[in-house]
Amino acid sequence: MLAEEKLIGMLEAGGVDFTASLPCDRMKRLIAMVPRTFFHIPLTREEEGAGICAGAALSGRRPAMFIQNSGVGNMINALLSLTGFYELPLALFISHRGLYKEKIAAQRPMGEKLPGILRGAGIAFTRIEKAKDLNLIPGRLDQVYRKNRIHAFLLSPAVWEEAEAKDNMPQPVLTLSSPGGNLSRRQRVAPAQGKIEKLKPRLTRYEILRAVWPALESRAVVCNLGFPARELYHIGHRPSHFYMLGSMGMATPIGLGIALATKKEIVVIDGDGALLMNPGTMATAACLRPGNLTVFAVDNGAYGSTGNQPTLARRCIDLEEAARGLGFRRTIKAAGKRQLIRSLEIKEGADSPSAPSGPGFIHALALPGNRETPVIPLDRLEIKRQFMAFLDSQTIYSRPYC
Ligand SMILES: Cc1ncc(C[n+]2csc(CCOP(=O)(O)OP(=O)(O)O)c2C)c(N)n1
Repeated sequence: MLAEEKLIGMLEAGGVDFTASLPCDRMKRLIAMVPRTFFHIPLTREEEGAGICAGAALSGRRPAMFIQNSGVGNMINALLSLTGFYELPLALFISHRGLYKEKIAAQRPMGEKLPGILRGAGIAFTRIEKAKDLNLIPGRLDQVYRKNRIHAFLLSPAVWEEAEAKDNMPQPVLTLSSPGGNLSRRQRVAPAQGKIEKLKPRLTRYEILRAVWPALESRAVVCNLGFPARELYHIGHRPSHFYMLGSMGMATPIGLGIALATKKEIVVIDGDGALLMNPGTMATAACLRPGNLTVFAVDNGAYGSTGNQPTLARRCIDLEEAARGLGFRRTIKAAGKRQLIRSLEIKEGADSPSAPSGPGFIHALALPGNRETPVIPLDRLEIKRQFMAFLDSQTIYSRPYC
């Protein structure tokens, strides 16, 4: 029996009846199997999962979460001041990155420090280093629900190696227990364009990035972590690119900070998953109104970099409408090559002085899928050095806000 099947069986036997997840590439088989067995919530942010699971526990359910260790950083306050404080049960199954065969340097800081963080927070944890260590889980899981405790199971990627070798990846699903809707949102009329046009994704993220790459020249680009950054690097590196190697959800905040501090034109290449992890930043950007910021949201309806698990943008959320609802006035939806290139050419006030002002939001509809590209060979400090040399601007943006 594969480790994933063994663990699912243990959770069923332990009475787990409510689950939530936010994927990690190194635990993607388990995360694809969980919604097939349990009531399951696909999360936009790990912290949200602590809240949802607290609500489930208050209703007498036995919740478990499946996340990457980086997500613990996003939820530590909720774990302490909510789950722990009210003595609610929560089993955390954490993909422990940063140590075993790790290729992504940005995973190391959280991975190495996680045990110390949990110890400092007084959260009990068990390290599961190999498949046979899974036998430690049932007894501790029982304590979680009988004594109303939090317990973190730190699962090394080594645990899943057997299944990986067999390469029998189950397809990720958006389950019946997930919020529904239908796929029609991708065909809706783009409200800002004012004309009837049905849009469907036609290109993958890689094809989109390759198409718009020439139009990005001379602008500063902050690029979402994972495959977006890898693909952009391999299409063509420029010193004007700030590749994110970790800290999901921070691309648009970083771009906003640059837009407010300089006069440079900034394009943030963000993703639907990353934007939904931190949507408040769209409100901040819309309210502060820097006209030199463009959010180029590549919406493939999935957490593409971790195995194409569907995000809520797949069915329920239209990101352009979300951006407009949060205050963006210059928005556009684009799917075809020419449309995408044209969308980047429209600058603030370009059409007429009375045209909408403030940051731009380009909703780029994409097909799921990654181009197999290796990790970026540049050192983090080299990325920073080149990008800062490109910005090289001490000028504070002097436009009046709000
Ligand atoms: C806090 C946190 N949770 C989970 C992850 C794992 N992770 C890395 S990339 C990614 C998917 C990002 O999806 P999206 O922004 O839609 O971009 P895509 O890869 O689909 O282009 C996830 C879940 C992470 N790095 N950080």
